[in-house]
Amino acid sequence: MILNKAFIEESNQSYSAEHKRNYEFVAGSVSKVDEVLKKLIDLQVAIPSWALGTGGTRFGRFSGGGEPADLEQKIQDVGLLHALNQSSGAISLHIPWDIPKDANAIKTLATQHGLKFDAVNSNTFQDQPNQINSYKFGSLQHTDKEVRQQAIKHNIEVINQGVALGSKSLTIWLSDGSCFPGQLNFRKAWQRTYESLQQIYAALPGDWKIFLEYKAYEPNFYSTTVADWGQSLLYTSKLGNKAYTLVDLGHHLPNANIEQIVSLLMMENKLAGFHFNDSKYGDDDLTVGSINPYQLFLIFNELVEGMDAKGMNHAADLAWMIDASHNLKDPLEDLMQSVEAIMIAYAQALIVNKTALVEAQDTNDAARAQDLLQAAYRTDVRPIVAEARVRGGGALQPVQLFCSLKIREQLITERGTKIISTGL
Ligand code: LRH
Ligand code: MN
Repeated sequence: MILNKAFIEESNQSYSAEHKRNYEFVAGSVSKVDEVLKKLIDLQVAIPSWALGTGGTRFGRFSGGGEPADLEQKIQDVGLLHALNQSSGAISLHIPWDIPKDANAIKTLATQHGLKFDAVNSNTFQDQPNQINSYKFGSLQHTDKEVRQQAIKHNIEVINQGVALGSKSLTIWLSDGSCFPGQLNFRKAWQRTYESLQQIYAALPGDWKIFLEYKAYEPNFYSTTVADWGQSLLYTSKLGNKAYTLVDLGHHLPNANIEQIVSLLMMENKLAGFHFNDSKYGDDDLTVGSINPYQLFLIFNELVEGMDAKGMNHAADLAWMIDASHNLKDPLEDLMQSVEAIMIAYAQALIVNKTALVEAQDTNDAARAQDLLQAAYRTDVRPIVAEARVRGGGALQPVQLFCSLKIREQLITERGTKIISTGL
């Protein structure tokens, strides 16, 4: 479905007076607001191809209908999101859930929707039909060389599919680990995983990167072979300068200080980027900013500080990706809310009075430092984020427009209610 731009203009017209009032009020209190707007317009968040249908758990899945049946329809849905918010200009594929049958045709279709291909994801956490060796006891860590070789071969195939699409990075998340004490020799498992990663690293094209995603637990519930940032950094430091550590916000043990982890990974030039989502307990994959928006702000505060300290290009030098699962909300509404939350946290971090904060830190004035951070966090930057969207050609109120145009209903009419989208 191609969204007619006239609908966006008409909708923006209906909100313009209220927006103008709100924008001028907040813009008046923000120094260099045009620089903030430019940075917001430039930042593009990659949408996961595996999260365009209804997600579920082992207890159940309640599909909302109108789900994309294939990669073409998934690109159309991401194209729709991007037309509405002008901040979703990339898609991250998961292989084999979304194998492009004709890479050139898929690339052309994506370009028509203004989309690029961000990192491609391998999958050695599920057994595919007619797969020779099972990943039940892991993949790159497996005690059986045949299984490891099969997993290495799969990752190299995923790189080749990514090359055909113009992607420049491979995300590897390994479910490898153990469920019981004594089941696994941690040292040998680490060594086998490292040697396997070395073979995948050696197959990387010159301008490609590997993103090694860590996760504390699930589906293994005693040990995970890439369980935390330290373990991932150990692998990526030994592998070489094309290997980076990917931070999925939901992959930490309770109360982990994720903003500190982000700051240190950036300091070491080893931060790949993110799988943004939110969670209260485990890897809940909830809407970004829906549970702990202050943590998201603190993460962006460290990102802006760290990237500026290194003269990094905010939009280009890190991978900004969402990884969520929509069990209750409409997948497209959920994704638009997540992109909005990311833009809000980024805008709040951009308006922090950094000179005063550095002075407060240098003088150990903790109260002043908190005031400065929370002054930015408590600033309602939504009109600035909306202004950036409009200047980029998007909708002032994308979710409202999606609902008022009854787009889900139209998708259900087109696609029916029986299709189950590939993914989680
Ligand atoms: C693992 C994970 C990983 C993906 C999968 C879809 O929990 O975050 O990034 O491969 O979700
Ligand atoms: Mn993830």
